[in-house]
Order: sequence, then C-alpha cells, then structure tokens
Amino acid sequence: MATEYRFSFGPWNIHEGADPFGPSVREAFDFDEKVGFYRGLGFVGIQFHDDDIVPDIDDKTHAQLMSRTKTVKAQLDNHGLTPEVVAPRLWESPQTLDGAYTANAATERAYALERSKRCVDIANEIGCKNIVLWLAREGTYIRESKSSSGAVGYILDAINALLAYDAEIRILIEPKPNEPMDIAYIPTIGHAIGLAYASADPGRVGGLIESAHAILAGLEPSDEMGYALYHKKLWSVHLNDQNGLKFDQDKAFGSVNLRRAFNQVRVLEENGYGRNGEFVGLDVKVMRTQPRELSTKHLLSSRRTFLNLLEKVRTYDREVAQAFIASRDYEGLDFYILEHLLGK
Ligand code: XUL
Ligand code: MN
Repeated sequence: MATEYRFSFGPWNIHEGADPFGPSVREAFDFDEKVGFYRGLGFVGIQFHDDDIVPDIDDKTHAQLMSRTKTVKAQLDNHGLTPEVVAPRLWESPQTLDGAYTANAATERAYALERSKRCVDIANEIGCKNIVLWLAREGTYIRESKSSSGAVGYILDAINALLAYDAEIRILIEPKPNEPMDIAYIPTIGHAIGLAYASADPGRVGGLIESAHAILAGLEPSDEMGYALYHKKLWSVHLNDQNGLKFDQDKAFGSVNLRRAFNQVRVLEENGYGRNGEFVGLDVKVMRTQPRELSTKHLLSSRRTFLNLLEKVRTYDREVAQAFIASRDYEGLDFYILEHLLGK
C-alpha cells in the first residue's frame, strides 16, 4: 500500500518578513487566522513551540497554562488538526543568554529544565507526545567559555530529567551546526542519535532532520535521513532548501536543488517513512518581498513539490536503474535520473 503522507508546518512559517536588517513588512495574521489556513493549504498537522500555544508562558501560573492550552486544543479540534510536536522555546529568555541546558550558571540551567517541564505539561494537555528539542544556544561563540564534554553531560541530564518527568513523552532532537551560535554541540543527526542511545530510555529519544541544517553542516540531507531511518529514529523532518553555506534560509522545498529534494523524498518513501504516523513537516520562510495576501504560497508550493517528486520517485523505472547499477554504468544512471526528472 502506498503511503498517504500527512503534512505539517508551524505557525511561525507564516510571518511578517522581519530579518536581522529590517523590520516587519506585512501585518501579522493572528493565531486564529493562521489555524484557519491549514486545511485549505493541504495540511493536517501543526508544529508548535510552547509559547505559540501559551504566549508569555514564563509569566503565567500553571492553571493559566492549562486553561489557554484547552482553548487552543478546542480550536484544533474544530479545524480537524493534529498537534504534531511541541518545542520549548529556550532561546529568547534573558536567562538563556549563555545557553539553556549548557549555561555555565546552575540557576540558568535550572530555568531551562523548568521551562521544558512546562512545555511537557502543555504538550500533555493538548494531546501530543512529541517534544522537539532544537538546541539553539547549546554551543559557544568562543571555545574556551565552556567544556564541550561537560556540555554533552548537561544535555543528557536534561533529557533524562524530562524522560523521568513524564513516562509517555518522546524527545526528538533537531540538530543544527550553527546559528545562533558560532558552533553548536549537537550539529548532526549522528550526534543526536549518540545522545539517544546514551539516554536513560533510548526507545523514547529520536531525531528530527531539517534539510537546511544538514546542508549547513556540509552533509547530504537524504543520507542523514537514511542514517536515522536505519536506527528507526527519524520521527519527523523539516523539509526546506538552502543555497550554500550562509545563514539558515529555510527556502521552499526543492527550490534550490531539485535533485537533492528528489533524493530526500526517495529515501523517505523507500524506507516506509510515515507508516508509523510520522508527518512530513516543513520549516519554510516566505520571501520578504511577498505581499501579505500571498504570504502562504511557500507552504502550498513546498507541499506540491513533495508530491510532484513523490510521483517521480514512484514512476522511475527500477529495472532500468538496476541494469545501470549491475553494469556499474553510473554515468548512465545519472543521465537516466536527470531525464526522468525533466519528464523526458
Ligand atoms: C531553527 C529551527 C526551529 C525548529 C523548532 O533553525 O528550525 O524553527 O524547527 O524549534
Ligand atoms: Mn526546523
């Protein structure tokens, strides 16, 4: 049976266009409006940060967290949407200037853990078992400021504390090699999976691979996905694209390198991704030049590109490919794939 893929994105993917060099250029859509866009764009899953659900989370009581989360859950139910993941936003607080789980100050590490537990409470209330950890500030600007081996221990301590806090949640580590830090401690999926196996409950710790993050690490995203799939630890993806080694661009999926996108779809499809309920997640940014009323097209096009490439994956002739492989004619295979992608 062919997999029917389900797609997700996060509300931050519809944004106002601010960048480090200029302010917002479009009026914001409020959360209620954004939730209303999903189904029309072909999406049924919603990725959250904790404060996408409960704004100003640090200033709220537990009862306030739960009450706001109930309201959002009712909205999701009304629209037939599933919460795919919730991620603690550990990179905006004044208490995470020096990192979150790896901050040198014990009080700041304690804040990070406490905030993560609140995220788990929210996830539970909204009916979601998947906690994403993008370890944004777990790294350094200069190497001498922290112990790299000590940092790994701190991250593991935090993961174990969260596993102990809730017996049901799963932790998905989203690696990224840099930005905002100069150099991050958990840059690739191999690092993330190493942490998973070292954790107190390896069956509940896995990974989420973002195409652009792998490319920024100088790696091939489809191979990174294959690595995680072999370990049965690819629990989500953030498909997008990236034009070379620069800031994290989050460009529309396939918009830079269609062949690279084809191979990501191929590896996911060939390894049965999605059959255990995994979503095809996107993490894409709309161009700053786009008018407000046209600022969701990047989501529509990224999903369509996935489906178009899926058709290419399903229709390329495996026997032809196999014959090229058997005669070790990889030039022939290369050109066959190119012509197939070009519809020849
Ligand atoms: C950062 C990034 C985040 C995570 C969720 O580069 O990709 O949006 O996906 O925290
Ligand atoms: Mn991401």
